[in-house]
Amino acid sequence: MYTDDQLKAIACKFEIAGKIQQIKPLGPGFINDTLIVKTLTSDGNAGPRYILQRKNHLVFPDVPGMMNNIAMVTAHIKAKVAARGGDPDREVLTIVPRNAASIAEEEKALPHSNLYYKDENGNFWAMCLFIEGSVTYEKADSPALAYKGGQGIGRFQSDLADFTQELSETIPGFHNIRWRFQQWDEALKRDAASRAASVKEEISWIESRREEMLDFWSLVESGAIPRRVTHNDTKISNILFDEKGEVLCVIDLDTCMSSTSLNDFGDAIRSYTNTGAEDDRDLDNVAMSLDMFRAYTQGYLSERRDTMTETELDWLAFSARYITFEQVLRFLMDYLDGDVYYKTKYADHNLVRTRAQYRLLQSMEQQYDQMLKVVKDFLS
Ligand code: GN1
Ligand code: MG
Repeated sequence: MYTDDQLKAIACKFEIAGKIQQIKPLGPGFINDTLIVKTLTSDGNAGPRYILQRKNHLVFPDVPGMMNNIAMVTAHIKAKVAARGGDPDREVLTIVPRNAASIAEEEKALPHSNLYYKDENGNFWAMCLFIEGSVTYEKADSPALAYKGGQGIGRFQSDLADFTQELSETIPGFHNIRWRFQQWDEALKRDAASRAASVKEEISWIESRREEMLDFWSLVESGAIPRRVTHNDTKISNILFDEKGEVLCVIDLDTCMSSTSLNDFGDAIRSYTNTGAEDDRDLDNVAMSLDMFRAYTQGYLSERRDTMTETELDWLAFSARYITFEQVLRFLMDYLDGDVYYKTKYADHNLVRTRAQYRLLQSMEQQYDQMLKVVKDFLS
């Protein structure tokens, strides 16, 4: 835990305007610690607000490389937003660099040292501007919002379609199910928290779908499904909307790297269409809403239909099953490991998440024919 004074000292390592008034926690992130920094101008009025994040370097082994990815991607999108007459300060994240005077001589030699601060505990910090007047959701409350969310991710991907710089892979094998199964096999063998015997049924959910998931991923490996620059964590809480429900910008760019567009689509469907919560204890609350699926799909394809290949479109609906399956696997794997990856609020939180996401997966499987039809109808 950091004291207020320590947090203030960390915030001052970045180029902020005004005097820091208050720093407090923000949002429900599972990986990083997120804080909001309030400032006052010299005449005592409210100054700009900032997001200060402790980036989890156990999850992201190369924070400097990751921050450089984010800097490159946001600069690219800023140019696009400006070219279409939008507001580059609100329609894309703005990275706040280090206050130049605070960069020590020995830091200067390190790559991208203007983009992050490493404190004496070895923790990494980064900052961006808080976008005023933005709204976030944990749940899509209407198909209209889902449509806008789909459009927003479609536009984000289109803006990055001509991004050609090399991005570092911030979490190797992030949505690669072949790699996830390798980790899974090791976690099962280790059984670090001695929990495997108590979750035999849950383990069988994973094993029974191994082949179909690997078959999908081999299409990415063979190039039949192309790799593109994607976000990779498109749940609804990672989108800022304005007060009218229009997408302002996509946040949480830590996992922005080369993957398939389908993963962004699938991960969004996992979150927008769920009638319950990601960690619902009452499984009767959980199902995939076909109306939300239709709305998100239509919004997304309104931006992307002409730039996706036929194979991508054929597998679009399946990607929701793929990512939801992967999430079941990741939550259960963390439960087996003794809850070392995701932040948890109570003892069996990861198991509750596993079961709730599995119920969602089953609901997708049951409605798969209708999902395929939604895509087909839109395209015809
Ligand atoms: C994590 O960081 P956050 O809370 O936006 C996770 C995602 C999961 C999600 C589950 C880097 O996202 O992959 O889908 O939790 N991010 C990382 O809600 O693992
Ligand atoms: Mg997030």
